[in-house]
Amino acid sequence: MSDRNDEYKDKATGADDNQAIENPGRRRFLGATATVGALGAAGGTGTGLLLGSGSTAAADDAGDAAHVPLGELDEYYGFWSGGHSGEVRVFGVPSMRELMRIPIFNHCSASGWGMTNESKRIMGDSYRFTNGDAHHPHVSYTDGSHDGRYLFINDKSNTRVARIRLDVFKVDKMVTVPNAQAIHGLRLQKAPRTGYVFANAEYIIPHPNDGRDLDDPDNYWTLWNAIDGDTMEMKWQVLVDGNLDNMDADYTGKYAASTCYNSTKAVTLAGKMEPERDWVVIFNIERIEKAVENGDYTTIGDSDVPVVDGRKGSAVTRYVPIPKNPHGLNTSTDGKYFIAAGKLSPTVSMIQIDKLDDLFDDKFEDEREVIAAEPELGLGPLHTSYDGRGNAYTTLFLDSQIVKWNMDKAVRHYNGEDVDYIIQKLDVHYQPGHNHATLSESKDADGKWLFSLNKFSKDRFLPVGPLHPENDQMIDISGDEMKLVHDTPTFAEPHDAVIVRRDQITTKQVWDRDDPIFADTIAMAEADGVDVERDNTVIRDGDKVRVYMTSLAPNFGLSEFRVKQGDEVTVVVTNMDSIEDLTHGFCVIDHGVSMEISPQQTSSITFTASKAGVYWYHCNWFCHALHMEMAGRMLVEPKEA
Ligand code: CUK
Ligand code: CUA
Repeated sequence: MSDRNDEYKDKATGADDNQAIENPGRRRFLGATATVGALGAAGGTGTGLLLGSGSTAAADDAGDAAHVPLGELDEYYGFWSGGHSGEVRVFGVPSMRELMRIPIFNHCSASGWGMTNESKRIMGDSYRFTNGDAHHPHVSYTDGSHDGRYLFINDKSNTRVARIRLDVFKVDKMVTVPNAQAIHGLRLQKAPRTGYVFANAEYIIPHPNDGRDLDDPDNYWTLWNAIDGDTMEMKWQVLVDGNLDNMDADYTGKYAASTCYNSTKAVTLAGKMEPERDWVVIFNIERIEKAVENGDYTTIGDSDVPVVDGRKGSAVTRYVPIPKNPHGLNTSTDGKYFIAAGKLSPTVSMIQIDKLDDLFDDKFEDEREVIAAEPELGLGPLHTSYDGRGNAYTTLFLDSQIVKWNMDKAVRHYNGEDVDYIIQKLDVHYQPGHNHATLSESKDADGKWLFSLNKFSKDRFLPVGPLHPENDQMIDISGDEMKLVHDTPTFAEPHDAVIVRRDQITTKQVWDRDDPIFADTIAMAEADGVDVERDNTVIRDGDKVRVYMTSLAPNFGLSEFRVKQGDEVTVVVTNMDSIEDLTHGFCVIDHGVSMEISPQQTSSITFTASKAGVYWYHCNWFCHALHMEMAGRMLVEPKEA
């Protein structure tokens, strides 16, 4: 495609031999299969190997830097999305010790998430779904820095957005976005604070989607959504053309931008690949707010959320054409650019944010005048991260590489200067999607560690059958050269991560008794005249039975309780232990009932006592030398004949 890539090929003489030793034929094979349908579009660009390919020998010192001695704590919290496992995983960075799993859209056998009454209240009706697809975790901001209040994340599979409280690492709010299908890209307002949670609906559908226009895709649209991060209620929606993919917001609070593929509204794969250019849609947040304020909106179906028309030609959006089926969009941490990855084009498009005022004031003949540069990086660019020193790191899915490049030089090259903006290409194993550097979604990007979240691990780990783990590779980016230092196998399927300094998060080690997560359960007890911290009692209310008990290692407050066959039983357990790390569990054998009760927490769960007989309940969270003995009997009297 260009001289530039031929140049790389020349420099990379011998690289193929190295790779043959490392993984015979592997990269070429992957390239061939993953390129289906894309090579034509990419026009046969070379793989562009440069220095540093597979630089394992150089990795040793960096490996030392990644070592966190026993008993010492990591410098960063890393929040990894769990893809279609529906959860979030918390890693210590750089040790890559897995610290915690936070169930969100999935159900959790250990914590009872999706089974307890507290989690069902938070999940609303959608607790019936046991699956989710969590792609984009993001930590709330104040003035462009992470403030450690919340982590927000999307659910692509059931069109939800959830909020995790970072004082307790539990979900406290969840909302299903109306009139939309598949929440994918999700980012937060960075300034002055979060503020808005912006969420892309990916798929185009009729509005309302009630059976009309089934065969008329011309009447399908999608929506860009804003949720209030404080209340987790819908604020407004914006009707747009095409499929929204990934997005980001700027550092002023004024603009957000989303990649948008399928600009022709095709419903087939071939159709979606047809246009040479799709769009980045720029959203003018002030203008959208004004439109809502002025009543310049509609509503859809029985939803009362304001829907502002942001289709092509509207005042609230601009559609900047860029090549081709673009995917990732990441704001540079200096606040200057929205950088959109071309996916089926070997380029990324740099949109200059300080030109957007003029774009909205129609000062340009051509929307593309906001493009500051369109550097060619390699095959299959998907996502970009930053080191805070002017360099960007873009994943190349098809080339299985990370390319480090300089933003300023890319702009100068675009303006005709003869300067090389590519700094290094590093092989990763294999097929990277997102990448993510420490603090790289905030103005505090510190350029220490970069993770490449690779979709394929192939031959890097002990084989475990046909389903392979993914491979999240850690790269030292603190020096001039990227150095690969660690492989972390992960289960389905981290798409994205966010890494913040440990001092940016403050957790509680013991629950506050007045925590809102279980306030409704306490209110129910009060209505029953029960003090959950003291009373161990059974309240009968028709064929509903409420069992209140405390737990104090190694005892439950009740060593037995009696119900009738067919009763709907609600068990409320309050953990009166107040020592850090003294969690109890409650499990009823053969009833599908299990939950976590951490120190000073109240948890409750409801089930039907459908069979007469003796059923043991027990503590299933190891708490004491007599943990095995921490048990009691549910006595179920047979139904009277
Ligand atoms: S998307 Cu998965 S690799 Cu959902 Cu952020 Cu790009
Ligand atoms: Cu209580 Cu184990």
